[in-house]
Amino acid sequence: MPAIVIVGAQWGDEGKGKATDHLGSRVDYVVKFNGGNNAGHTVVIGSEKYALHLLPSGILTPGCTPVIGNGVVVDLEVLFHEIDGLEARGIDTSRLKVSANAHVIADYNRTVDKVTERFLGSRRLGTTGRGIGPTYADKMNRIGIRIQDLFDEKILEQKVAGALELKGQVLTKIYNRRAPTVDQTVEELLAHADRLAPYVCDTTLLLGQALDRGETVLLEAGQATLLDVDHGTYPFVTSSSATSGGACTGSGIPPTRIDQVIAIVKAYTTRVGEGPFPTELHDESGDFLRNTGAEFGTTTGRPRRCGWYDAVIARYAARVNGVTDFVLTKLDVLTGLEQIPVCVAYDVDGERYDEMPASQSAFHHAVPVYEYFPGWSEDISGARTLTDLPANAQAYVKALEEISGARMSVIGVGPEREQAVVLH
Ligand code: 2SA
Ligand code: GDP
Ligand code: MG
Repeated sequence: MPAIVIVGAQWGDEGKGKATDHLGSRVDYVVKFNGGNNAGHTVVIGSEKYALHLLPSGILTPGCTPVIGNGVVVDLEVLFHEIDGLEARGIDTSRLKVSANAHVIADYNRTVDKVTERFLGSRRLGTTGRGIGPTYADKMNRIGIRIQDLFDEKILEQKVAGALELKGQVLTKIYNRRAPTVDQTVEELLAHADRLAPYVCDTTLLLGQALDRGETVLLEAGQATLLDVDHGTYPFVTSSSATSGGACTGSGIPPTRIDQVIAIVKAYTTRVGEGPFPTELHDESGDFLRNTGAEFGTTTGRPRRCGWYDAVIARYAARVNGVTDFVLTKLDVLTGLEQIPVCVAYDVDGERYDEMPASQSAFHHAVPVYEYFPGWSEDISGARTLTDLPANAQAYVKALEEISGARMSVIGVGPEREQAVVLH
């Protein structure tokens, strides 16, 4: 069996955690390939609710091996905090594998992230403040610290000294902050090295051999298409490749081995942090979506910005990810609305755009062109087949399928594992 990729189609928090968990019982490996503890994936199993940040959602499925791929940036303190939290709740985390090539988030990069946001003032991005961007910048700048460096103290010292030559200047001369010494940073990074050692391996080899044996690998994206550093609403993006292409570079699994790309798309749209958002609502409809959908950040608790479904974005996500199937989540949140607007195109200064505008300025000026669909009032949280859904809910799903660029394979009708209508 093949490799399957799961990505977010919008600006994140579409319900990727639940979708990955749903597939978890049918796959052998779940790989996180980008991002770090900026992610927040919620999985609800019975009366238990788990918020995962750094650990792949497969950690909750016995028999499935969770893998932190080379494309991830790892905060070691958070990793072990998360492991300890799950172990205390009876979850076995011993199967975890961590790529020796993944980069490590050092404390100075958390500082740089937070101070940069403060310096940017009104031009800030609204990052999660976890040090993600500066750590990826170091990786590209070739002054990053990798997991494997923790196991060679001499090399680690050299790399930290090299990184601090630059970062120390930035912190002291530009940001007016005290830079840590080489010894302090080495000590900070080595604090977890012994505990980390048994988890570390060449995950590219591990996954390649698993695929050769016919096992199934699920590659799970953090963040989403419009937060991707190349394909998102730059500069209001995260610093990693959150689209399906990133699944290859972030795991070492080549494109020829991937035969399904599943995009998770919410029945409406949300965004956290700054940046353009054409269908955003600033009225009581936005409050309704936020409160009914519990739209608050899993990592930071920030209220999420809310708006209607945007089919232009869905079509864009279908195109840049090569989406084979959509999982439509949170349809239940729309219950009770008399009519549901769906953005089918944009109007930019009098010109109609059916596809994502190439220019960022045009996207900033995009005004949604809406079509209106009749709502439903019946509780749909117990629906398990398409015909369990009221006719208007079925028609809404059908309409989204027709304008979004790929088939809808699963419809989420509640946060719990089994609250889904499986169509394909
Ligand atoms: P960063 O910290 O450098 O990755 O921030 C850059 C932008 O990426 C956005 N971003 C996110 N957007 C939605 N959800 C995310 N994860 C958490 C969640 C967020 C939270 O699942 O709820 O708890 O607030 C996430 N991570 C990064 C971020 O808002 C910036 O716009
Ligand atoms: P992720 O970052 O994409 O994994 O998404 P988050 O976990 O940050 O946010 C999605 C939220 O929606 C979580 O609280 C989930 O439990 C919840 N959720 C997922 N699918 C559904 C659904 O179909 N209906 C409802 N009501 N909630 C859902
Ligand atoms: Mg999330």
